[in-house]
Amino acid sequence: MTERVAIVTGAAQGIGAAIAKELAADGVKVVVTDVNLEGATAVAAEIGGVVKLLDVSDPAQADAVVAEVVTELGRLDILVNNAGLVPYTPFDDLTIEQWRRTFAVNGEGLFNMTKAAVEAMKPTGYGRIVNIASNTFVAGTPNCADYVATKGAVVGFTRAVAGEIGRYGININAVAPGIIASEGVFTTGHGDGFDYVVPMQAFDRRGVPADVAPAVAFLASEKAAWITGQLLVVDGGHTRN
Ligand code: 4PL
Repeated sequence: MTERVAIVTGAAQGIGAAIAKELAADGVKVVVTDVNLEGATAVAAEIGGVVKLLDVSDPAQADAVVAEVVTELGRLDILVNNAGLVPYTPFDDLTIEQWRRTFAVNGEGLFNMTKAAVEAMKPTGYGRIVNIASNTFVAGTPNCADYVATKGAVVGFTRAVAGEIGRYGININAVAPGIIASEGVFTTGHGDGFDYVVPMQAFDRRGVPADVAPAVAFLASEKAAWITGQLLVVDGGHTRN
């Protein structure tokens, strides 16, 4: 098989960067995209990937990046929808402006990228889409109702679209990490969550981005050909259902 090509969104840091590295280690050509061009450039350099500046909330940018990838690399096999905002805001302080902003990136970004990628994958009869959800949707984690609602949207979208794109040879699945020691978590109040969550896990340590990436790579691989519309929880056993 020729070298597969993947787009990973939000890949300048954290879980996205770990996913980009994992896919590259599997022999995939990775397009590292982010609003943070400097961080994305560093990750791309490390893995021999390509870098693209991308704000997924802008449908024009989503379409343009997918079109550029197909033109420059010849194909698009894998899309990982990882980009997202992870705010920490008690409901009493949550505003409609913040709600819209979180949905613009986590919700509309998911739509924009999936829409563009499916059109690019259709003619080839092959594709793999992996969406990053969160176990907060299972746990109902407080102080981020806007975020948890978008992650519910990720799960619902994944289940709904799976049945419509299987005919094109495309699968679409979601991975739900628990709390992960990443840059995004530590820059918010979520950083204090470890003290509460780690005792509930089966494993007595903090999850790290590299704990999540292999599950994503599996769903993006040939081995996941008969799996679609699923939610795979990767949280050290924090939630079990
Ligand atoms: C359990 O996805 O899953 C905090 C912040 N705590 O973003 C998350 C838990 C956070 C989570 C998450």
